[in-house]
Amino acid sequence: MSRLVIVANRVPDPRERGASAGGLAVALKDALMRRDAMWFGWSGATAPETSTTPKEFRHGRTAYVTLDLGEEDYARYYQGFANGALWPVLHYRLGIAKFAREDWVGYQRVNAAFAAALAPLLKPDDTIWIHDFHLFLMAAELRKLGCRQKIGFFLHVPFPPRSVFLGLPKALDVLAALAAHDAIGVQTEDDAENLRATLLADGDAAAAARVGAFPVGIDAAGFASLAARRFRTKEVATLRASLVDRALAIGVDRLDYTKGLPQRIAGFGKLLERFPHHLGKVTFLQVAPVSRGDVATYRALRRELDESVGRINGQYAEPDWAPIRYITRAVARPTLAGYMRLARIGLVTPLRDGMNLVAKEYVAAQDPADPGVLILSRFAGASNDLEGALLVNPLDPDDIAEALDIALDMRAEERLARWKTMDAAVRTTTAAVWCRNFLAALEGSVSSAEPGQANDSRRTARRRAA
Ligand code: ADQ
Repeated sequence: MSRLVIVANRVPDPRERGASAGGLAVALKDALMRRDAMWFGWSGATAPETSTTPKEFRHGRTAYVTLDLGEEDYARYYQGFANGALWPVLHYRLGIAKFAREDWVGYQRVNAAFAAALAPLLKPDDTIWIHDFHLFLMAAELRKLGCRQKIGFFLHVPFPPRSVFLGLPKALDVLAALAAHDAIGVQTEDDAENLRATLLADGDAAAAARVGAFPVGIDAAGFASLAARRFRTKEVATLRASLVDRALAIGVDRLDYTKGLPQRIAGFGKLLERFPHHLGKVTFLQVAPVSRGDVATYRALRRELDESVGRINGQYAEPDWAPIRYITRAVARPTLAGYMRLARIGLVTPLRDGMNLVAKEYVAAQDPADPGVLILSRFAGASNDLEGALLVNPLDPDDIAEALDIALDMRAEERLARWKTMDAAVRTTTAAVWCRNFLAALEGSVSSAEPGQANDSRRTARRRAA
């Protein structure tokens, strides 16, 4: 079997466990155990200049190969174009996107630098799999350097309708670069339709035919047994004792404006206002560790949440009960798994989300004899797979409050029936299945690496823009 080269903005440290173990590393575990592999990307460290010679570290059958980012590149590529422009636009939030031409130049520079550092390390029959919006241009850069290997791309976040995407300055350049891939994966059929339509109208029609939906999953059996084990630990017993027989609703997110946290807190406040029979009978635990805390939009979000949690607690708390517990420190995933099993309600209400693995983890964590209820945003990719959830519009606090009221009063038979359909789905579309399906599409594809192809499609896009 050929070597698998994973390229992602961040390279995990396989020696770290606990809170940081998660996301892509868990999803790719299966593939990385079966074959020789290299994981290439940013180390997470900054240096005065972006390094040109990578550092290498081997663990099992995988070589972890990393570059440090220069201070200027970190600001322009990572904070600027990737997080300041692409992240909001891809989540349909054109109005809060920040664009500067210097950021775009930095984004191009880092994608080219990554390609230049990776190209000499490649073997002719490697399979290359590039992940996410940080590295839209990298395959085109590899092609310029003469790389003819199969290259796949997976977008973990949504792809918006064409009219939204074209609001991104340099959108056509990003689209043109997609033509350098042999397979392009997105999370849902909606994302696939949006991307295909955009490529057909403004990019490379042949690339549109290489787009497919590959919903990402979790290691459901692994997470279920982790939750069952952790449920019996002292930390879960302590949380349970502190609830004094009250129902627990749980939210677990990175502190990010796409996750719908202000609306969720407001929805919980509406529950207490409109359905007062739940007063004193339910506690909402929100875990949301600060991410990207150095960016102004995130600082403003944190202030807003601090205020609204304080207001609701001030209004409704009793000396022996506060409605909301809010933690902005990281909590280790195994502990969260135990907490999720304890929770009667999983509250997952992103305004827009590629998939949302927390929703799937909440389902997997439940006790099959007494499962809880998932309240899920219609705009999370996961809502396509999880039909047994109570679906809500995350922008509408009243809708969230009504779903909470229904969930709190739901009888055991209905909870079980809903959970069973979701558990079956989570155990079918696992991380391993996602990985296998994408790699089968990529490795079975006809190569797009004809000389000059990426450049030709770039010219086509320019002509159309003119
Ligand atoms: P994220 O936006 O990070 O990922 P998500 O899918 O919710 O979102 O979470 C990924 C992982 O991080 C999960 O395993 C989860 O348990 C963990 N996590 C989240 N919040 C945590 C917290 N407070 N403490 C500890 N761990 C936490 C992007 C896309 C998603 C897509 C994933 C995978 O934005 O839409 O589902 O990639 O493709």
